[in-house]
Amino acid sequence: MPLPKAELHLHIEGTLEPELAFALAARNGVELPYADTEELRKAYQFSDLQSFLDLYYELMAVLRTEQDFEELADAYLERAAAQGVRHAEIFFDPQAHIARGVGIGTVIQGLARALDRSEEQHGVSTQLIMCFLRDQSAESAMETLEAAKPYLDRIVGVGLDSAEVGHPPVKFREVYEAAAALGLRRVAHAGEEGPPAYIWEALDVLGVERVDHGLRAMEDPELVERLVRERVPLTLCPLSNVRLRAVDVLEQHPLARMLAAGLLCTVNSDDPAYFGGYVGDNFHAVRDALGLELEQMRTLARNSFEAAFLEHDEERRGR
Ligand code: ES4
Ligand code: ZN
Repeated sequence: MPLPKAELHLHIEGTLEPELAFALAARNGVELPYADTEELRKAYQFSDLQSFLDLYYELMAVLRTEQDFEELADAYLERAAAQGVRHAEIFFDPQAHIARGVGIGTVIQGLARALDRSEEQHGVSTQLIMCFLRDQSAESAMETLEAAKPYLDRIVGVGLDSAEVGHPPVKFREVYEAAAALGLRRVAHAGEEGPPAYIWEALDVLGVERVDHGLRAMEDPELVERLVRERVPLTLCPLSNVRLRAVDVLEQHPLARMLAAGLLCTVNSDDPAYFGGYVGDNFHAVRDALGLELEQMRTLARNSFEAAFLEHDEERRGR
């Protein structure tokens, strides 16, 4: 039996497996520049975050209807449940769809169809976190927040993703202020490729409660001290870090050192269709590569519920 866990860093568009991509392409009459799933999988060789994002945005062209988003989310929830996930906080990237003429209502309502039956069907409770693309303008992010207003009851919070370097959190100060005023929780990717200064900024300027990745925090002892003191959760994604060359090999991943430093670390899958595994696969991979003990694995699972946006009674039930 896999350890019960919550998944807190998961891009739903990053769960698009090659088989589903081709099935949706055929159904929607979208032409993909790959002959078959095998050729597509060969393209999953990344040199950095941007080289991945190029493919990630390209493949999204196959997602067009509510049914597409429903099938995408349903396939993820089924795989996640099989790996012990009891609660999932799911990122989506509305701007990437709006840009292709797919409305935010199609995305949210399509995902909601799968999410609404997830507890019953898969035993997984869910939340949605709407992400802004940081390589697009702050105005575009504000327009997206505005467009989401009819669906706010479906969204627990906002996040910040896409190309990090050159797009510091401060660019989105006003958008995050507006999101907070609407009662939305706040997270942001920071310190994946960007410097520790971006983590400070995400905390101090955007008021985030949780840092996505936070991998580079270990370069700044004062920052580590603060994250430990305030028990700010970090949503680490070890297989992602290897595939996107943020760390050379899994054996050199800082997770074990971060746990030893007292950081509230969680392990997540990020874009599992692209990075070689779902969250249970990430748990196994770090256990084997870093020699983690069962007690540390239990800590990671317990941390995931502590870091989740769950009420306390729900949190207890998950453990
Ligand atoms: C992402 Cl790994 C990663 N980093 C930043 N933005 C993303 N969007 C999807 N996956
Ligand atoms: Zn991510």
